[in-house]
Amino acid sequence: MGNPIRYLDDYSNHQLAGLMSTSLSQLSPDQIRARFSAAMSAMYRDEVPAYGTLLSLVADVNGEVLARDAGLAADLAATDQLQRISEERHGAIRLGTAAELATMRRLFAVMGMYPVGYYDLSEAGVPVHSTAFRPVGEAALRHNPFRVFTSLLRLDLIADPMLRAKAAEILARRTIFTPACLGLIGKAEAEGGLSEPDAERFVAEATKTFRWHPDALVSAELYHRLHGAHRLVADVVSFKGPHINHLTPRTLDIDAVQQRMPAAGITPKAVIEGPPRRNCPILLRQTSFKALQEAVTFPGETAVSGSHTARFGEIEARGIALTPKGRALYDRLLDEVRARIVPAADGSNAAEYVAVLEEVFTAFPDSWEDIRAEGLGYFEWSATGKPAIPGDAEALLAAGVLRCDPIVYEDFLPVSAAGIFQSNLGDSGIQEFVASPNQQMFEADLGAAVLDEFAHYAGIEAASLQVSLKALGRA
Ligand code: OOG
Ligand code: NI
Repeated sequence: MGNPIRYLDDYSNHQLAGLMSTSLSQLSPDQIRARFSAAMSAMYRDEVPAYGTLLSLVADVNGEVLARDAGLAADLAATDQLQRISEERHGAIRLGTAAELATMRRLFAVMGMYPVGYYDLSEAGVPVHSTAFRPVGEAALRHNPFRVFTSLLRLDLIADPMLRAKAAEILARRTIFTPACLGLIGKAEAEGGLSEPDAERFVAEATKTFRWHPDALVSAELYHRLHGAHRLVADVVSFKGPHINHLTPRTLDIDAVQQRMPAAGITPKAVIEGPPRRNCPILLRQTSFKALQEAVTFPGETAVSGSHTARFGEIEARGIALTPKGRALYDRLLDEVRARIVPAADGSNAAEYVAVLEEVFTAFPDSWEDIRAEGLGYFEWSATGKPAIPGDAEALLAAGVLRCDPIVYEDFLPVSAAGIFQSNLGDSGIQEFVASPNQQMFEADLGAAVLDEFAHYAGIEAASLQVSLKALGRA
């Protein structure tokens, strides 16, 4: 039975903005998202069995970390995050047209997922720009944090005008949503939600958009031309829909999972993307296993069989969300690393890369006190239950009346995302594009503005301080 109470997430202050009762039979967006996340995971496990292996590896390692590190287990429990970890994952899709992106926004909104952040990947040699659809409120994230990194192909970056026109024509003809799915999106919008049976149908219909189609839309000849322009162009244009290309569980020890992958029969990419291993994890660390070769049939007078590699598995470890100042320091240090050494796709300089990464990142403070004192990260304030003393927030913190916990980074990193894209292309797949961020164009195609991630985290921090002080009778 559905929960009759529907939790609304407030964009800016992560507070429970209000309780709105809906008709008894309606499911909340959070509940629909949780079902969708489970359905996608089941589908992907069927399609890509190595993903199932990865899930059990991650579950084992997370269990071991929690058993070993009572402090971490207690912190996660205190901030109500323990439960979400085992269910947590993100996925990624690549779309071909503005219309697909705009409808995708409406589809995700049914599940309480909103576009956060703008990522320009042209800068890193990938002809797409992206956002992440995700729940934004604390209650929603706790219920189920499923996110989908969503990219839109930039045909404008394809040099050959004939090929560009051909690709646009093919994309304009395909329909990636089932009629039933479109009907249910409309119904949810009109009625402010979906009944339990409708939600069940919606999840089944929406999931179909993301499944794998082994029968290509284009001839083998055209596939190879598209592939020649960029492998991602072929991946988007040649198929009937935006197959989910990876699903990523969250791990509490990414180094341990990376190390154990080979024994489980999975070959990881050469290096973990993002910051090095630290006492105080920052932002996001990610690694993946190589894309599979999958059998494809290309239509024609006589059908041709071939293969396509696109779908892979990934794991991630999340740390504190950084302020613009912290992020600038992170970006500067990463640039410094990359100016000295670029990780080779074949892993030949992996050890050297990790050594340089660790050395350069010693410049980033590695205690929560220093990170907070220097204004590098966002923290959530809460009252501990100890009786208040006179003094300001800092005094209350020092006396243990208030506590500060790092706010988890819920978003993505463009350089890491490009590294994940590239690891599946190989070094030979790397191509240069003129960097051309175009957030305005992206938002026009999306039909909405994306949420600014920094403003969002700053809002969470400010609201938590205000609520905590109020609980102590302070203004
Ligand atoms: C998306 C890659 C980005 C991540 O975790 O950074 C991503 C893609 O390959 O389509 O998922
Ligand atoms: Ni990913």
